[in-house]
Amino acid sequence: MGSLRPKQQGQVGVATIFSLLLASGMIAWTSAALYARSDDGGARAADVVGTSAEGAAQADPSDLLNPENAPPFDGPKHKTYDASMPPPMKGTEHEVTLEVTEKEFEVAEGKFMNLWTFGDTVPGPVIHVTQGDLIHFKIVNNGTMSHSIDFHAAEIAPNRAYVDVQAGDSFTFDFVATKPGVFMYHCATAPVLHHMGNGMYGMLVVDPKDDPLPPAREYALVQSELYFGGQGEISDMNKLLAATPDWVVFNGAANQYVDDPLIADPAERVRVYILNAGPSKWSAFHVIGAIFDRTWQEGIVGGPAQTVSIAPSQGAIVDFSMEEDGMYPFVTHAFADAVKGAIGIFMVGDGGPASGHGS
Ligand SMILES: [Cu+2]
Repeated sequence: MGSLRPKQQGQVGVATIFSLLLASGMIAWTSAALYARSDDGGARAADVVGTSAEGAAQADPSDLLNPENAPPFDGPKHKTYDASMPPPMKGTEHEVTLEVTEKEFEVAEGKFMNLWTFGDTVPGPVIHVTQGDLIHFKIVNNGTMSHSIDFHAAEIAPNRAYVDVQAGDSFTFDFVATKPGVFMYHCATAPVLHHMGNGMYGMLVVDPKDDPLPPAREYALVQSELYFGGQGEISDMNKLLAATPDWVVFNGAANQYVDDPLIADPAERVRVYILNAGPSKWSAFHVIGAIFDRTWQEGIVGGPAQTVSIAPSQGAIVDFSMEEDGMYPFVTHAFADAVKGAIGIFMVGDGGPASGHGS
């Protein structure tokens, strides 16, 4: 379900969707605004937070922190993150292992960041279980510095379980997923802002044991921010502290679901599990052309609703349908963030009529 199709007729590009939004008066976008240069004055990350060099970017000239000035970089080309929601794991006991890695990702066209991962992807893999399940968890640190993990779905002593694991070591603990919801997991090693801001987060969904949701085409989206620290470098701590991201993204890369839309059939029930991994921006998740029939936000069931407000670390589930063939953009309706890459598209049916706006 929900596998990503190759490009086909009827698909629109980033420029097109920006054009559509511009034409509708929703945004006033220029490349200068998209890649607005941040204020690079002030102390470097290590000075501000007292970290060792392991947590801070190299001392690049400040203009290299502007993505527009990034020199060419020979890194691995972006692969679309599969947004299909995996089914819940079978059985009631699960061995879950997450390997920590550190590697380059193309986060926007031609722009590379050295991110730290759970499971070799950013965000980390979606873990989908059922209320009451027992999870035997193992973290394997194949990075070059200490890392750790904090599961919001667990009720557990942090100073026992969420401990730093040295590079080359592993650590295990068990927990029971006692309560249903869309939960965050993230690295909790200091400075947490930098570890979360450099890719170390993911979604853990706990289905309710009783009263399951009706069948739907299900997707998982993690919104997060990226703070460019120079081509091929880790994120910039000054930008993280100022909450001035260069990109705001769904599932780790700017605009990837504009290039590879998520698919649905007309009038089909679609369900999106959304996590706002932040680390610092709120999400206002909205699908243009649709109304959410049912929303779940941190235990509160509601709807009909046009937008769900999701604080950093929070999750939501939205059910809706898109009634006719067409291209339905999804965004954070905090539009200063949407134009930084938090835009994707649902392609419904054959995508509907060719748009007059540049397709
Ligand atoms: Cu970490």
